[in-house]
Amino acid sequence: MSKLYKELANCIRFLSIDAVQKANSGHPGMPMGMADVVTVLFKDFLNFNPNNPSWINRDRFVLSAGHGSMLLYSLLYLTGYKSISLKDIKNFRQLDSICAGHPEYHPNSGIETTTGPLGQGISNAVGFAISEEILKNRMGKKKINHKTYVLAGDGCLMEGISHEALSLAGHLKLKNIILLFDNNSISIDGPTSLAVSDNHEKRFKSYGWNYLKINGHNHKEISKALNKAQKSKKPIAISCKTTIGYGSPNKGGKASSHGSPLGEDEIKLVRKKLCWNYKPFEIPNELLNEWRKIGKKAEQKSNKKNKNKKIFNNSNFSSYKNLIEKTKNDYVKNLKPLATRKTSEIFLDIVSKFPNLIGGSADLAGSNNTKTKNHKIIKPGNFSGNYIHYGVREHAMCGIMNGIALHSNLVPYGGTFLIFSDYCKPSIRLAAMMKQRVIYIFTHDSIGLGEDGPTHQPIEQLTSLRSIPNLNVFRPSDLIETFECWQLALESKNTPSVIALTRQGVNPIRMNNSSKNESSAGAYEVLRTGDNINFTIIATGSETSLASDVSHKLATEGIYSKLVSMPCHKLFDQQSEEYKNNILNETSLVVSIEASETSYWKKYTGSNGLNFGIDDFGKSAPYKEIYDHFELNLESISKKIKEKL
Ligand SMILES: Cc1ncc(C[n+]2csc(CCOP(=O)(O)OP(=O)(O)O)c2C)c(N)n1
Repeated sequence: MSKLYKELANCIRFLSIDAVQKANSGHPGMPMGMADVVTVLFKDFLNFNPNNPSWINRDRFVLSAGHGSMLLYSLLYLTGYKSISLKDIKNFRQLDSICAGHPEYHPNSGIETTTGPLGQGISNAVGFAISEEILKNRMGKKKINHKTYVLAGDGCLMEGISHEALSLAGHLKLKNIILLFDNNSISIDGPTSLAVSDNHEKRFKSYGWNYLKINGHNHKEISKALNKAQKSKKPIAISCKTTIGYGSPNKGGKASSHGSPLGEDEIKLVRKKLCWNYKPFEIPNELLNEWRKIGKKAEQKSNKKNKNKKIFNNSNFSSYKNLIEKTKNDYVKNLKPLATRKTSEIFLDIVSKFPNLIGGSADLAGSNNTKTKNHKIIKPGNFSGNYIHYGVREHAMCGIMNGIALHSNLVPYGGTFLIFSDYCKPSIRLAAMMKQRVIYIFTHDSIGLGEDGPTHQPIEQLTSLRSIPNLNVFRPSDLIETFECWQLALESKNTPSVIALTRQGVNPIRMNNSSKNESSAGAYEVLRTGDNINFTIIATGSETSLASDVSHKLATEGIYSKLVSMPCHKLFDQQSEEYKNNILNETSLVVSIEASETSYWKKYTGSNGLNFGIDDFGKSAPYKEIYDHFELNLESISKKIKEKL
């Protein structure tokens, strides 16, 4: 390794060691081990622009091994990003510092995505690479033509999501993705041989990847491999044999350097061993200048390559609004029961030609109704389409959708059964944290799916999703509400949305179409059976028509009520106190009906209210029988309300 490269890499090493030591927590081992590889990458290969971090044609660098966050912060500071100062690095892991424990996505900062849950970054990178191919196909190589680099460790590669994402990347022949494998054979518990004996080379090759093996501390080998990777016709992994905690005499190569400060005494020894005669956080001017030159050189390259910043037209959905309104108007003239997964398909039929929308499903296209006749499939090596068959890979699908949303202004939506949202949860949570517009179409949203039984019938899933901050969970009741919820999801630029939909047909609730989007308030009054009412009934999705039947039946017996449809709790919670009060506090008895876990509803009904739902696993049977089994029917609910009044 030439002296300059070594010294540049040592800047990353010592910033990382010093920051972790000052914070008294963090992960020094990985940045020390991978410093040589990323130095060559940033110096000689990566196209980026510290002065315009959002430059659309930049190469993306994703730190999937997010615990090594100091590696990324050091690189951004050293190359001259304004997002990270030396002061920020000194505040590593402190309240409100951009240098958080794990990298947290900030627009226009150089931190491309939030990582830390291992493996997520790999799936994000696959999403970046897919977006790049789609845009390149649409706009031409002169405007978009970049690589996505992802740094992943042993841990990332052990996680299930990596298997799903790498397999899909190989299948799609994503030749624009380069994975840098920090092959140090150490994780937290010790040597990786404790838990894994995969043949990485065979694994990658079986997915359709190229695979190179290098010494990750040898500048020439790193450079040669990265050169080869530029021309790869397949996705490519470079296995970099490295020493975790490189430079630490007592902790190098050992798990003890993975996730705790090295300690003052050991740091002294590292300084001595690597001939680093500078104080903590001190980067000598000549080395800082070298790093800044790297940033400047990259910036000039980026300016030459592309002066036009607005190359991707950020169109909106308004051009589809007329057609949406017309379809709703036609529907109310000819009302009939429809499954809401079907009404969602009718909506998608209208908007599927919208150029930004990229659809998909985890092998349930026909069940989720996510693929319309207008969709064109994205195929291996051919990215002219707008629909991705993700295969049975729910977790990767959601991680990839995060990458697609982060990359530019494509809007991804993907489907599976609501029950399998549990397979998606870690990525959904990150979409919410990163404020990304990702749309999840989760169908078969209750016991109403029938015979597939309790393994497929969601019970606690809605509650669990509703408890994620900044995630809108919609459960529309009929065609009009489905359209409204879809529109809200598309317009929510900073919030991901779940749209929970039925398998079974449901009766219409809204008999008229008004131009007002009623669902935007989260909950609203759909009907009332008298001026002076005895109780309030709140319902969502398929249970709204059951609630309507209850309301009408009891009215014939002189018991009056209002029906509130609540397609989105989160939006309702954001309304004014007055609005919420009018909805919830008109009567002392408030009743909820939802074929799902009931505890969540108590916050709206109070402990004195009635909650009709299911607090056990479902049943395998025709769906009407299951509703009867759980006493979710007209007679039973009406009787219990009367008893309560
Ligand atoms: C999904 C997930 N599980 C567990 C962890 C906790 N964790 C952080 S780092 C790590 C070990 C990672 O090993 P490796 O990728 O080899 O990193 P290195 O030891 O080389 O730094 C674990 C288990 C995590 N961050 N994410």
